[in-house]
Amino acid sequence: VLDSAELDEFARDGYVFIDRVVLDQGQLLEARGLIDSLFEARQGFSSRLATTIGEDEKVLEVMYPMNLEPQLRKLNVVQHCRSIACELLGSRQTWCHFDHVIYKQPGGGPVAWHQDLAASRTGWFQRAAHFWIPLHDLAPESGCMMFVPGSHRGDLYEHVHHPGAGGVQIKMTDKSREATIATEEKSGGFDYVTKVLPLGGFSVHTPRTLHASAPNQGDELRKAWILQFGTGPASAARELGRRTLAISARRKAH
Ligand SMILES: O=C(O)CCC(=O)C(=O)O
Repeated sequence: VLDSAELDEFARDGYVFIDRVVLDQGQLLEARGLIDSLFEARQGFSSRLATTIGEDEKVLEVMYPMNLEPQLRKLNVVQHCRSIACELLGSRQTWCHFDHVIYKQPGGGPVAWHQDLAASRTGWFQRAAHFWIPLHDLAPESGCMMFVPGSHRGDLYEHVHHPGAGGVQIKMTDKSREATIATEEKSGGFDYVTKVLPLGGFSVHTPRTLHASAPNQGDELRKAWILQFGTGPASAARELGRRTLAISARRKAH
């Protein structure tokens, strides 16, 4: 699916932006409809499943949408991402151990610089590909993703929970950076790359890649679905366990 330059970019930089239409747009619109319904129902979910990034009431997150709405798992787009993950990770099989959706309302702040691996208490999911999939054509000012090339080869920074700073603040030895990251300032002093993506495009990064997203300065709701695929037994167990839970939840509901 991806060409060799794109695969090389992922290995070299720790992320790649695919700004052409690769994923089925019709399926993504179907996914968007299902996910919109989850956002409408979110008041009824526990605070573990429906939350905000930091205390920003305009950056809304729903965890495990594929469990809450099993129709999502049946979409070919999930299998498509799985095969792209196999290509990127050089593995015959990959497993979707986590997915979430982030809707950023107009006026929603940045998601602060972070490495996804820091959110894992176990550190199990080291070899993975994290897809960030917009559910509409993005506008440049709508809150696009930002990546620091090569950061996946560096340290895992200490991340501190910081509600006022887009969810987390990372501690670095360079104190001046620590100060800027906590502000709303976009770059935080990093040399980063950003791109505006169409519906059907995506970005994909590793668990160690330093990334953030810009504030939504546009006037439309920015919608993204994020799927993480890993290679190891922990990823397999997580995906299979989640499927079983979803099936038993459905059985109970009938
Ligand atoms: O959707 C966003 O604005 C940020 C997503 C992100 O940083 C993540 O999923 O780790």
